[in-house]
Amino acid sequence: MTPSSYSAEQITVLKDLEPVRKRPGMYIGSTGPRGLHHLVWEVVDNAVDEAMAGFCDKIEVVLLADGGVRVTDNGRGIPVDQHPETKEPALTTVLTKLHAGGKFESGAYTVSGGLHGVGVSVVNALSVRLEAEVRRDGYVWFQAFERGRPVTELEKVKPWKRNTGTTITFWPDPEIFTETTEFDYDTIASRLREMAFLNRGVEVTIRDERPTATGGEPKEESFLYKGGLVDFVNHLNANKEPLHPRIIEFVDRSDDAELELAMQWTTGYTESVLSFANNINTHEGGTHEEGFRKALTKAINDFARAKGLLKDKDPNLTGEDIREGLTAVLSVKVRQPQFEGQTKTKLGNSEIRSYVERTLNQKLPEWLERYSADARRIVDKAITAAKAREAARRARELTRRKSGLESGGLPDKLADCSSRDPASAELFIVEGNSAAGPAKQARDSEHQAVLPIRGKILNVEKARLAKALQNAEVQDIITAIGTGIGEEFDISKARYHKIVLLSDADVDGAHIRTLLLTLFYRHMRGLIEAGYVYIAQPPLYRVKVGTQTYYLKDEAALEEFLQQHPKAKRTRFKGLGEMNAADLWETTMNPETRTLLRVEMEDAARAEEIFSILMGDDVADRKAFIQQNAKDVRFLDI
Ligand code: 0RA
Repeated sequence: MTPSSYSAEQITVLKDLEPVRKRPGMYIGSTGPRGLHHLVWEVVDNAVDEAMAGFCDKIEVVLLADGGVRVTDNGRGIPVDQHPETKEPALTTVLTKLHAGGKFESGAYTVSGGLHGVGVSVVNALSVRLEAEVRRDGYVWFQAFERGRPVTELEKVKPWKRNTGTTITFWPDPEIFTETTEFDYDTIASRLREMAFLNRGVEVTIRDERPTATGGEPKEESFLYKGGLVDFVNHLNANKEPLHPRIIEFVDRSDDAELELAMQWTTGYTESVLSFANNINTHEGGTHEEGFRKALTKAINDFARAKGLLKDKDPNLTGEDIREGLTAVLSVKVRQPQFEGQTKTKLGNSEIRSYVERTLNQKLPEWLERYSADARRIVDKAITAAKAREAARRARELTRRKSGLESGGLPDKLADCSSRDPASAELFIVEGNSAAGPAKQARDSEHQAVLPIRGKILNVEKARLAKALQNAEVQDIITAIGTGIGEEFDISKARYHKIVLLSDADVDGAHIRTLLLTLFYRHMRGLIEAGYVYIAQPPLYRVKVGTQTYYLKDEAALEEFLQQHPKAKRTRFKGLGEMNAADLWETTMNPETRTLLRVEMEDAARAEEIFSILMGDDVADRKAFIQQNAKDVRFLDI
């Protein structure tokens, strides 16, 4: 096919955009902050598709001072010639019609799937205004739209031979995004960085031109990784100690799929395997991860036996033992990805399982032979992990016996609720004894349990499971929740379907929250996947106007309030302990009036990434980092 022509078979069903404005959630998931950011992902994905097809190596995203977003790429440009079906310029069709069959270009990998890939026309439908500029076929072209409808013809602006590309500028429609139309720099920057890691050689830039309180230069960051996934693993392991110097890297292309893998073991205990399919983070795993795990387990066991590191009588090393301390990034490109699972982040294509397994069954043993000194250290570590796992099992049995879990024994510190129906039972994990008192007083004791925990719980990042389990706070949390952990985790045994983390709104509070999230993410991930984990939002201020009491969540809210009620009497809560039972009930515990944030997998994964990146030994450093990035751990409002 010539670059800008379409043959009949490539034409897909075209539909008008009305349904998108009627039911935006169907297309972008929600009309909250997540849905809003989806607009950016959609346009960027299109640019990345051009990069994957080999036509684009620069993408720039600008957050404009007036609230719009501008995405520029140096791809081929959206075609401007006549579309065979609509008889209007293809650009107009691309932006005003839903493409039910996906892109009309075939043959290439696209990001399209269950998640993104709904088409730029959806962005157009949900924007008050969208401007498209295309550099292509010797000219700059321009067309503007409002709420999905053209408001200009496609115009030839001027001759242009220098390069090709597309610039899409859009302003999200506040009628659709009623909650907020404000984009978050850090959310966008971290996704763009990920995109740059996944597409080596593509330079991705973000610039924030929005006015800030302090004035100053616009924020700008540029991501370009020539090493691709190797750079990604280097970044993830920046503050860890590698077990072997070389990062392992494999690249394979077949007719139907592509695979890239980079990995490196560290001396730590955590497994950190990230997987992607067509640039989408497959948080829930899927066939590519299954193929990877199977091939890795086999290769290491085969090597260990061949070299006599495992004797005939020894049992095989388990996958978990082998992956202890492993940081890996696996990225596959699939022609027709099937995304499954609760959040559509699980790859379902079964042919990919065998493709990945087959490819790695060949490449892994080659690497292990070639770098056999490294390979031996990896095997040694897995053998040590196996011994530790045995010890952990014994410790777990001990915990179970000690706490008498089977007979229903619960931690002494737990003020349990009387309801035995998990679906209506809530557990508040409360930091500090001073806050636990009011929480116990305030609670609805039929449905709400309170578990006070003291100080910093153990840092589970740095400790093996066996060690973590010896920690009293951790034991109490596990016993109270009831599901067990690790291999024995059983979601159906959860004693509460809401587990609410309640900690101070300061740095220490953020630290404790991150520690708890990391414990759940690492050892009880099913709780997060099931949507059982929440974060309470205690307010920072109480203000009184006459006999009326109001609670305000932060400085900004206070400022706004004081403009209307300059005489209001205010109290700043320095910590949860300063709230009385009535304050706590009203703002954080009463289901009618409280705000809870549900922790999503993505948030937990981000928390753990931030966390593991900064796991140096310097506590002051770590504290400063968390202070700066506490807001990075973002949670979906519900
Ligand atoms: C339809 C067909 C082709 C490219 C694109 C759309 C395209 C869309 C966007 C959105 C942002 N940047 C973009 N770049 C390209 C294929 C073009 C061809 O065959 O020449």
